[in-house]
Amino acid sequence: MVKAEGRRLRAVRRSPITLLGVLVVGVTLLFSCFAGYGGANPNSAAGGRKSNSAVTGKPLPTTQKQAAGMVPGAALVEPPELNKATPEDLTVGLTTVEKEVMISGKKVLAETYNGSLVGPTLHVVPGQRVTLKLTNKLGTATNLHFHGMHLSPRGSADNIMLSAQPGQTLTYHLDIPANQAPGTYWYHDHEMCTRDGESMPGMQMSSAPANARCDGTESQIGAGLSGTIIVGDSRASLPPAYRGITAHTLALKDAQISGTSSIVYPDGVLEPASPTVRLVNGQYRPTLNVKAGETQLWRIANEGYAIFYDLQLDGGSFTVVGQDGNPSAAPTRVKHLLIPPGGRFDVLVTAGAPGSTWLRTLAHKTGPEGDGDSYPNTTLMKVNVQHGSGSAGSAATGGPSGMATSPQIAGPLPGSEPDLSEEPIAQSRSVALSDDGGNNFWINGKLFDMKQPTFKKPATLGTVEEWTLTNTSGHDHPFHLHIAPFQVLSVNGVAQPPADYMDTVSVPHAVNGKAGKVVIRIRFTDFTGIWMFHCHITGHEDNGMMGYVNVIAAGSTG
Ligand SMILES: [Cu+2]
Repeated sequence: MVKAEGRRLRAVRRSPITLLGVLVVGVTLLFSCFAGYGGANPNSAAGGRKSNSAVTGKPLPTTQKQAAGMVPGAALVEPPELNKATPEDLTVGLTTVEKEVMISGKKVLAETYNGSLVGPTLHVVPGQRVTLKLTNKLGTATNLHFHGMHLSPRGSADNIMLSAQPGQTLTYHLDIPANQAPGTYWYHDHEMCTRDGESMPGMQMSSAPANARCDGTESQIGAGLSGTIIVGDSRASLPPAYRGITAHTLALKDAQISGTSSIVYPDGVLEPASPTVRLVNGQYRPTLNVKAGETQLWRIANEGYAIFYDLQLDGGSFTVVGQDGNPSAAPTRVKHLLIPPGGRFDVLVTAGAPGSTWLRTLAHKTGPEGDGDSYPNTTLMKVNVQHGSGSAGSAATGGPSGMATSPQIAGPLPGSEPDLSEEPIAQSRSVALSDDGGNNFWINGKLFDMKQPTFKKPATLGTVEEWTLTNTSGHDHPFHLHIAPFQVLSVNGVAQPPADYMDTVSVPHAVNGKAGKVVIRIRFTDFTGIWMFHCHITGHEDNGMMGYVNVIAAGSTG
C-alpha cells in the first residue's frame, strides 16, 4: 500500500476541481490521492491508489463498464496515413487537438493528432528530408519525440527541449540518415513537464501564455498522443518469397476511460494497473481476415503510456525479424512477445487451416504483489483464417484450424547491427534505477534536473561504452535511450544472443533485496549533444526517472 509519511510531495497544480477535492476529502485522503497522481504504481491492480478520485471524486470504472457501448468484431482498420509517397523533400503536418473520437461505436473525448486516436502513420526512407509542422491546438504545451530514430538531438530535429505552447506551431526538420534501418518506430509527446503542471527542474518554458498548462508526457500519451513511423519496408530485407506478403500495422494502445467518457486529463486520470480497455489501432477487439497458409508481416508497436504487453497468437508463433526498428541478426521464432511500453517488433505470422483464433496479451506482472503492476489476460484481436490459397511464403496447411508455426528465416538480415561484445570499451557507467515506493523515481539517487547532469564525464563520438543498469525497486522499469539503439549483453547475468539490439529494455525488479541488472553496450555515432534516457513508464519519467549523457566530438572537451 501507499505510504504517505515522509514522501516529498511537490507543489500540485491547483485546479478548481482539485481544490474542491481538498475540501471534500480532507488532507489524509488528499495525500494518498497525490501519491497516485504521478503514474507511479507501487500497488497491484486492486491497489489503493485512487489517483482519479483526487480529481473527479469517482473511481475509474471497471474495464467492462469502460468498454460498454463498444462493438467488437469490426474488420481491422489500418491507422490513417500521414503520407504514402516518400519524396526526397516531404512536408507534413500534425495538429494536436482535443476531440471526441469513436472507439468501436463509443464516443470518447481524447487528445489527438489530426483528429485520430491513433496518430497517422509517417512513412520515411533513408536520405529523405522531412519538414514536419506541429500545430498545437491543445490547452497544454506539447512537442514531439521520434522514438528510435537516429536523428540529431539538437536544433529542430529530435530536440525535446523544444516546446509548442498552445496556439503555436513548431517546425521540425528531420534528415533521415542513410543508415536508418528499415522497421517500425513511433512518435509521441515528450513535453518536459511534471505532473505538477510545471516545467521539469532546470527547464525553461518559453513564452507560455498565462493560462497554459503543462500536462506532462504521461497524460498526453495516455490521452492519445502517439502514432507510428515506418522506415522503408522491412519486407525488402526478407528472402524473396516474403517480399510481396501483406503487411499490417498493429498499434497497441489502451484507454482508461472515465465515467464521463473521457481519456483527457484531468477527467481521464492514469494509473498503470487500473482498469483499462486494450485497443488495436484504436479498435476494440477487431477482426483480421487471413487466408489459410498465408504468411504476413505484422508491425507491432506498443504506443501506450505505461502498460506492458505479453502477446500470444493462440496456436501460432511469431518469427521476429526486427526489434525496435533493428533488423534481426538472428531471426527467432517465439511463442510470445513481451513488449515494454515503447517497444516494437516486426514479426512474421502464418495462418494454418480455416478457423478462428485470437491475438491476446497474457496476464503479466511487473513485480511482486503490492509492488508491481498487474495486467489481466485479455483478447486483443480475432484472427479469422479463411479458405483460399495463401500468399507466397506460405507454410503449413492441414494442421489444426487457426494459426500455424511461423517460418524459419536465416540471419543475419541486411541492416542488422554488429556485435559489440568484443569491442574495446572507452568508458563504463552505472545507471541505478530506484524509487521510494511512492512518487519519487531516481536515477543514481537523483530526480531529473536538466541543470544536474547524470554523469560528470561526457561520452565521445565513435567510442563504445558499457552501461550497467540496475533496479533496486519492486517493479520493472523499461529503460529507453534516445538517438541510437544499444546492444543488450546480459539480463540478470544471463547472456543474450549476439547483436541483440533495442532502444527500450525492461530492467527487472529486485528479488529478495538483489537488484535486477541489465548490461548494455552503446556506440555513440554521428550526433553530439544531449542524449536523453529515461524510464518509459512515462509517469516515472515525469516524476524524476530521467537523465542524459552529453556526447562530444573526439578531441573536444565538451
Ligand atoms: Cu519506471
